[in-house]
Amino acid sequence: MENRVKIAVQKSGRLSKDSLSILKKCGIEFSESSNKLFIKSTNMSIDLLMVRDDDIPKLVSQNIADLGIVGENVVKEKQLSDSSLQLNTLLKLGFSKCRLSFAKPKEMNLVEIQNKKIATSYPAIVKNYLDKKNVTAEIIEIHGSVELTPFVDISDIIVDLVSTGSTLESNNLTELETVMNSQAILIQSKKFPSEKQSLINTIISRVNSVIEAKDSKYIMFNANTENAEELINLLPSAESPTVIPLADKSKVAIHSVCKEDIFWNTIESLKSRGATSVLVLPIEKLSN
Ligand code: PRT
Ligand code: ZN
Repeated sequence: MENRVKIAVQKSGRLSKDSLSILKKCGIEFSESSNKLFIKSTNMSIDLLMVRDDDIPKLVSQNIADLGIVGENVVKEKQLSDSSLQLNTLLKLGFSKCRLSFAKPKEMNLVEIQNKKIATSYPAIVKNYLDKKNVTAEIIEIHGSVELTPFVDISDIIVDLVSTGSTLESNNLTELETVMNSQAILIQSKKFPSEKQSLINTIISRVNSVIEAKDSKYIMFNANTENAEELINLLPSAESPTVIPLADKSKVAIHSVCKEDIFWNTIESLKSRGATSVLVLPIEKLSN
C-alpha cells in the first residue's frame, strides 16, 4: 500500500475528462466513477485521488500525492502565495488551454490600470504582474461571477480566465492584455520515497510519449528519386526519413515520422511536386 504511486486529478470540472483520458492512454487501467474520491488502478500500483483542482498543488507538495494534473494558472497562483510549496513542473499536457486576461466594460474609457479596482480569483498572479510593471491598483479577490463585478460597483475592471471569449462577450466586456497563458501540466512532488522512483519515472515517460504522439503523424509516399530531397524538405518536423528503393529504379518510397500535424496544404504541395500514394497515419505511442 505504502509504495503505491498516487496521482491527484480534478474530480469534476474542465480538467477531469482529459486527465483521465491521458492516464488511460498510458496503460493505467481503472474503473471510472463520478462519486469516488479514491480510484485504485486494476493493473498497476497506482491510486488516483479525485479532488478539487485548487487542492492539487498542496497535496503534491505535501507528498500526499506523488504526481498531479492541474492548470498552470492554479500552480502559479499557489506558488506565488505560498513559497514553501515543494513541487516541480514536469510536462505541458496540451489540453485545457486558456489565458488569464484583463477585461473592461465595453463602454468604459480606460486610460490606465493605475489606481483601478481589479476583481479576480487570481490575486497573487495579478499582484505579481502589476508589481513587475510598477503599477499600483486595488485587487479584490472574488471566487465566482467575476464578470459581474464591474456592473455592481465592486470593481472597475477584472482579470479572469478566457478561452473562447464568449463569456466576456455575453457580459459586455472587452478583453485587454493577457497576464499569462495556461494549460494543464503534470506536476511532481520534490520529495518522495525512493522505492517509488522507478514507477514514477515510468509514468512520466509514458505521459511524455502520449503527448509527443498526439501531434505526430507517420507519412508514406512514393516519388521520383531525383525529387526525394525536395519533397523531404516539405515535411514538417520530419525525423530522419527512411528512403526505400522501389522495383522501378527511378522511384523511391519515403517514410517519416513528423512531429507536427500534416495539413492538407502539405499533402497538396507534395502531390504538386510529384508525390504519389500519399498516406498519413496517426501515431498512438511515440517513444524515443
Ligand atoms: O471544482 P474545482 O475547484 O475542481 O474546479 P473549478 O471550478 O475551480 O475549475 P474548472 O473546472 O472551471 O477549471 C479548471 C481549469 O481549467 C482552470 O483552472 C483552467 O486551468 C482551465 N480552463 C480552461 C478554464 C477555462 N479554460 C475557462 N474557460 N477554466 C475556467 N474557464 C472559465 C472562465 O473562468 C470563464 O468563466 O470559462 C469562462 C470563459 O470561457 P470562454 O470560453 O467563454 O472564454
Ligand atoms: Zn478550483
